[in-house]
Amino acid sequence: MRTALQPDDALLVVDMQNDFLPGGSLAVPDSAAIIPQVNSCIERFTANGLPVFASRDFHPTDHISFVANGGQWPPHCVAGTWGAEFHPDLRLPDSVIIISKGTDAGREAYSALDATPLSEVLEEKAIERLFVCGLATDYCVLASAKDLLDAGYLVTLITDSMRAVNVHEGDGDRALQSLIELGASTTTCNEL
Ligand code: VGL
Ligand code: ZN
Repeated sequence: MRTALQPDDALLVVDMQNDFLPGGSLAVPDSAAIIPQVNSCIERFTANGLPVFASRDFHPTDHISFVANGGQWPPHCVAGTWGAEFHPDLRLPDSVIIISKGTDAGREAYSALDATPLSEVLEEKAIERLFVCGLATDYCVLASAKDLLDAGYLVTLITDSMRAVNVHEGDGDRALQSLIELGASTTTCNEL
């Protein structure tokens, strides 16, 4: 069964950046496997004239999440570097709306709604349901989907089009479970 898309739907592609893919400084396991799926999701939304949002982690060199500054991550997605660029195989439409986050040195910001214009744009465009895919299930996908649910949006997770860091085994599955408990729906790329 295909999911019927509505005029108030949009796609949020989370952090499909070089540093989170193979060869990057914080490569998410098996992340390259989702590129074709994410591209097919993007095509489906674009073909229906629906908005595609792409978030990106966009840190200053001295970001608080980096180990050298007391955080838990290696330096990654530093604004202006290769690692912060979207993966070259990702096919974003010209109309993509890019949301940069984590731009403040002193503040971790996993969510695409944290100190960004995303909610404003969603409101402007009268979006009611967000389909979410990308990286990483247990960090930025989790935080973004949670904030969207908190803000009253319907959220559908495209479960085969995301991957988790899994610092602790099962983090990705637990993230999905907690989002489902908070009211998120799930689908897959092929059902779209
Ligand atoms: C992310 C770890 C650090 C993510 C961002 O995009 O999920 N993970 N910064
Ligand atoms: Zn980050």
